[in-house]
Amino acid sequence: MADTRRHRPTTVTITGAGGQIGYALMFRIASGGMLGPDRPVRLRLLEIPQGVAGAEGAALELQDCAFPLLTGVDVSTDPAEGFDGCNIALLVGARPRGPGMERADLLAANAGIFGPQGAAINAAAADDVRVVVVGNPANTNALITAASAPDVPADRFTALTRLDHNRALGQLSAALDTPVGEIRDVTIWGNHSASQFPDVTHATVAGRPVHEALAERLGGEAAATAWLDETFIPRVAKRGAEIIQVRGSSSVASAANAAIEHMHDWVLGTADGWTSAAVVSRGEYGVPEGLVSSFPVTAQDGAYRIVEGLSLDPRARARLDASVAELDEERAAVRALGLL
Ligand code: NAX
Repeated sequence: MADTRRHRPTTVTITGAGGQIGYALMFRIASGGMLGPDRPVRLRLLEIPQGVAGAEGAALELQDCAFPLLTGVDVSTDPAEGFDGCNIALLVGARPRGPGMERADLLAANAGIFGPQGAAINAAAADDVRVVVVGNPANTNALITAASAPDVPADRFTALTRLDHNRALGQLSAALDTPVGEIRDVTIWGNHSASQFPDVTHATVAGRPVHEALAERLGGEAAATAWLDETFIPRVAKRGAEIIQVRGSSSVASAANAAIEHMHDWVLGTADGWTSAAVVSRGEYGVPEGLVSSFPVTAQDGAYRIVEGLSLDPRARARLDASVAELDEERAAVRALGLL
């Protein structure tokens, strides 16, 4: 049996805990699915008054699971309480785009959530706090959170693009009829939006370049390029809309799974090759400093590091630039509203 006494409990805060993704997250976290079978966790569930009943009900169910790793559950509507001593923050609760809502309205409404949460993290979280923003628009919400927490190092703020990364792996696995575990070094660049760039330039399948394997399967180089441009990239980038159309509801379990993998790797390290995460740019690949953009990353010793020095051909460069331009516009819009 794993010795859980070796570790002090990790305090994990989930915002939007009364919602769908929150519900899909907490049972896996409490059973050791995020940090492993030897790490006890304490959950802090943060909600707004309209959503608090869902979080309270989930807390009762957590008690009924009698998870040996779960040392406590608190439900709160006060960010200062919700982030008290927080080591890991999963910021899921966000304001969805309502009918007729312009992008500036959406950004402003979310700044009203992520600004105060960043300030509460700054004031109340533990020194080693790590934050992943799931709630959309995730990259710019992470930017606002980081800006509101000036005492916390910028590299502790990330946004989730692991779901996009996993979607890309799933599509390649199906197209190449190969297990996901054989595929390495796929990258999601840019924004978690339809402008994102899922890139297989450096990806391999069972040690061979993905492009070569696709060309063999699809009947030539041109067919492989056409499949990537016309099927793969748009399908990955618009997969969220496809799920809504088929399921009648947005991605939930796959989003929770991706957030768990994002945090697992951040704390415990990536294995072979790289993964994708949106992190604060320091100018890598020409992405303006300070933007929260998706990059190829590895994790070691509790830190995500951008994989540098990869070549980008002109077509890839143009796709990355287009997505980064969207991030830049979002930042400019938030600044214009006086919220940054
Ligand atoms: P739900 O509407 O089921 O749940 C959201 C919950 O957040 C609600 O219970 C609400 O009361 C709560 N909330 C709102 N404002 C809050 C605040 N200030 N503090 C605490 N809680 C607050 O949505 P759900 O399906 O769980 O999705 C949550 C977010 O994830 C959405 O913004 C969604 O767009 C985003 N997604 C992001 C993905 C990603 O890959 N980055 C993929 C999945 C998902 O679309």
